[in-house]
Amino acid sequence: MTITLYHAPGACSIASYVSLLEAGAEFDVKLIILANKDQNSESYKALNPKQKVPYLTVDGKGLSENSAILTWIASTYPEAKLLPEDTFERARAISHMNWFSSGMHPHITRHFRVAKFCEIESAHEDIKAKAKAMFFEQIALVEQELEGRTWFFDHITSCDFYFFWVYDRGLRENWDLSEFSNCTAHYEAVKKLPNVQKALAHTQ
Ligand SMILES: N[C@@H](CCC(=O)N[C@@H](CS)C(=O)NCC(=O)O)C(=O)O
Repeated sequence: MTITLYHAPGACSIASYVSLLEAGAEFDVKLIILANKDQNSESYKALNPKQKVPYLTVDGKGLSENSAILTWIASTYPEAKLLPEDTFERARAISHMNWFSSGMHPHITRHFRVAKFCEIESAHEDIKAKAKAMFFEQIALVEQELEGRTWFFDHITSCDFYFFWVYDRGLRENWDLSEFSNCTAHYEAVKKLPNVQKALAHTQ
């Protein structure tokens, strides 16, 4: 099997990167540098018209969307237990990943790239404040989810690698997340993992 992950340093594709490492998969990484607009190049657009990372190719077939990629990795390398085995718990894990992808990530994007969403400059601060507030509403729910737990499930899963990125990205918006002590402890625990460090260090 020939696997290639298209990953951008700093991007949500780190969840897919760490999951492939944890799975013990043999794979190549092609770096997409977002600041250089590599995602908008003709060659990348031809591969992934969504112009986003992560993107995974497996024997020439392509897959986009973190949740789908993470589900594929977990199913292909079951011994790594990257998602719970119990079918209901597994569905809950997929629910968590979709939540991070569609219920949290977009608030970060609106805060980070406000001008893409509204041309009226005087409205930007209001939109950013609302995006932050909506993110904080969601992270407060994650805080409850992590009460009394180290990981989202009874062992580490791809949900942990994904939420690590969500929290990290919030920090990079200069949001003070210290009130969310369970989330902060979770972030610190995931950050220490050797494969997380390895993925973070791959920047060029
Ligand atoms: N729904 C997608 C979102 C992917 C996404 O937005 N990725 C960002 C990086 S975190 C990206 O590629 N941005 C490039 C751009 O928007 O130009 C997923 O969950 O995989």
